[in-house]
Amino acid sequence: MDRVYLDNNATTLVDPRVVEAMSPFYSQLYGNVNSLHSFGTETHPFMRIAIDRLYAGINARDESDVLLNSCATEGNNTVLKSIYFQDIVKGDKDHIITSQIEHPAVSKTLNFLESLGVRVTYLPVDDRGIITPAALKAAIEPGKTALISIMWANNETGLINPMKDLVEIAQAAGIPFHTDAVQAIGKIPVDVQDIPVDFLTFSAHKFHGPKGVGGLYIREGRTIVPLLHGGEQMGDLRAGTIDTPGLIGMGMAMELAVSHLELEDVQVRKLRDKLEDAILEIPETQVIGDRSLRTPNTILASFRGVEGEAFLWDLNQKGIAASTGSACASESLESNPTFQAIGIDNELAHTGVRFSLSRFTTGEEIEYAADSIKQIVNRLRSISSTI
Ligand code: 7TS
Repeated sequence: MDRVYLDNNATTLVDPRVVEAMSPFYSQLYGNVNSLHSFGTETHPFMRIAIDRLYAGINARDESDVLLNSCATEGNNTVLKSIYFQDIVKGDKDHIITSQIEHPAVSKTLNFLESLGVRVTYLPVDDRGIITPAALKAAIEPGKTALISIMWANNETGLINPMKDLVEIAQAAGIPFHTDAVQAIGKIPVDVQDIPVDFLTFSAHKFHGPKGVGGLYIREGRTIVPLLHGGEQMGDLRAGTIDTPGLIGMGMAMELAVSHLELEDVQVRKLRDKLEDAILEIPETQVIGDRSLRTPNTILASFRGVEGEAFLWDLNQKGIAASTGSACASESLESNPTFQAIGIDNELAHTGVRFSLSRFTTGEEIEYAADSIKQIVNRLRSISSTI
């Protein structure tokens, strides 16, 4: 067995079909899309196809915008800071509702806005690890709440929030709703007509597209203040030369992701469940959150007595890539509010390891990983019992 990549919530392999689609846009069709000469204009039909693929992937209407940008972090920053400039600095509102389980791209941006005087409510998860509609309803301050920002699916646990019910509450209260859907795209259906969010963030590298390119969906009737001022690209909403190969790649990746949703739901889920069953055969081991409430590719497991980082080290020695939670969060899983809400003690929380699969994961790889995990846990437990 060569190496086994089980860290797909951090980033993914770029699908070879995506690489192939992007390649001509580096070497032949490299004009600036805003140039008037043929080098620029010849890219337009290809850009149109890519943009149409993005719209189709989330079922966005033509009247809405999909703003091309550099990553989900930029998309999240754009929405949150935009609401600050539009509705808080200039209006009477001063309150934003979010959850305790957001990625730092949301939570740290909100911490920054708090330093400017914004009041933020961080909703806790319930004992299943998800945000409840009742908690959201109770947090709304009519006339004061400017935005609700709640992630679609969590990157560490894979737990999926009840988006339809949450958005319904926001709509009834007339408050715009933003969701960080980075971990939902390509794993579960995301349809902005069925679940009418106002803003939605995604990032190509999480669904087998290139790094450094993302998108922000903006429902018709909603506007944003640009984060980047400068050129007139993106209808003046996001300055900077458009990354043509990135856009072409993201469009292709989106189309492929959506066409593989059933495979994700059946094949990836089957492999995930197989790995999870093997992990749960190990005594004193726990997996966070009910399977039926999680994205089909994610397992966050805790192994009593096995320190997470030591475990990762041993996994890496065997060529297996996993992670202790998010690669972008410096804090350990012990501070993850989901552990506390679900009732997992600190010692177990200290031992959390995330395994995240993709459509490129094979049955052979899962068998190898399952065997290796058992061996490593036994080894590390036997060392700690002799100390
Ligand atoms: N939002 C969520 C929910 C994420 O999982 C991530 C990356 C981001 C935003 C940031 O995306 P970017 O495109 O700006 O890089 N999450 C992780 C993770 O779970 N492990 O490594 C990166």
